[in-house]
Amino acid sequence: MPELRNSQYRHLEVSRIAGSLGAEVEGVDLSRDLDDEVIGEIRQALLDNLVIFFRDQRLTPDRQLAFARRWGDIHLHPYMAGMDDYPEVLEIRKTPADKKNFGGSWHSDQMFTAKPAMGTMLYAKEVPSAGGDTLFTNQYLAYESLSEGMRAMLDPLKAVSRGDNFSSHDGKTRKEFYADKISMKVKDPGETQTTTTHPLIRTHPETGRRALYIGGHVHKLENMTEAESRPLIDFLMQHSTRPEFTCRFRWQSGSVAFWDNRCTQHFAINDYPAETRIMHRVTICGDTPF
Ligand SMILES: O=C(O)CCC(=O)C(=O)O
Ligand SMILES: [Fe+2]
Repeated sequence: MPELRNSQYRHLEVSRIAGSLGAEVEGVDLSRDLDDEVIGEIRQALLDNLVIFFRDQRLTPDRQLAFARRWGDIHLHPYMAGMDDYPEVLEIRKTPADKKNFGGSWHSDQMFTAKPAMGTMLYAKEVPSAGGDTLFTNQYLAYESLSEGMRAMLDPLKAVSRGDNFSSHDGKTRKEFYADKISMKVKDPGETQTTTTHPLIRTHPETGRRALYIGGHVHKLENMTEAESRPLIDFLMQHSTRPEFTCRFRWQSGSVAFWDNRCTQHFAINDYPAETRIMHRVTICGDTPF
C-alpha cells in the first residue's frame, strides 16, 4: 500500500487502523459544503486506505446525500426499499425481533448488477453497547499474494453473480431469507439486471491496480458447472478474507464509513441479539468492471 504521510494532507489527519487497510480521518465536518481541495484529499485517503472512517458526524439524510453526490450519482438497491421520505437512503435496521442482519456475509456491494456500486457510505444512527462491528478486507492484497501460477490461471476467468438466491442466503430468495421479522423492506427489482458476469480479476479504474473481484454473490464461474466452480470459489473466498488482509471497525453513533467496493469486501457482524442497530446507507454508482 503506498504510504501517504500526514504531512501530505493540508486539511485532514489520517490514522491507519490496521496493517492492510482502513484509516480514521479527522479534521472534516461532512455536513458542510466541502471545497474541491478537501474532497480531493478525502479521495486520496480513500484510494490509499480502501475504507475510511469519520467520527462524531451529524448528518441528516439531505446532508449525507449532498456529500455522496460529490462522488457521483446515487445508486439504488434493486431489492431493498429506501426510506419513505428519502428513497435514495437505505435504512439498515436490526432490532431484537430480527434474527438476520443485512450484509452478514463477505461481499462487495451489488456485484450482481451490470454496474456495481463504486462506493458505499454508512452513517451510524444507533449502535449496540458492544458488537455490530463491520469487517473489511483488501482485495488487492488478496490478488497480489497468490502464486504466479494461480494468478495466470485466474486472469482470464469471469464470475457469475446473482442478486437473489445466493449461497450465503442458504439458497433462499431474499424474500424468504428476510421473512423472519427482519425490519427491512424487500422490493421487486423490476427491470434491473440481477444476474451478471464480471471479470474475476478487475483493474481499479483510478489506481490501475489489479484486485480479486469476488464475494458472496458469486454463484459460479463462467463456462464451468457449479460443482466445478465451487472448490475454486471457496478457496478464493477463504484466501481473500484471511485475518491479515482485514480490518475491523467499531462503530459509535455518529461514525461514518466510506468504502471502495472495487477493491474490498465487507462483513457486518451479527453479535448483538438483544440490541438495536440503525444505519443510514447511501451507495454511489460505479462503472462496468474491467
Ligand atoms: O451494516 C453494516 O455494517 C454493513 C452492511 C452492508 O453490507 C452494506 O451496507 O452494504
Ligand atoms: Fe454490503
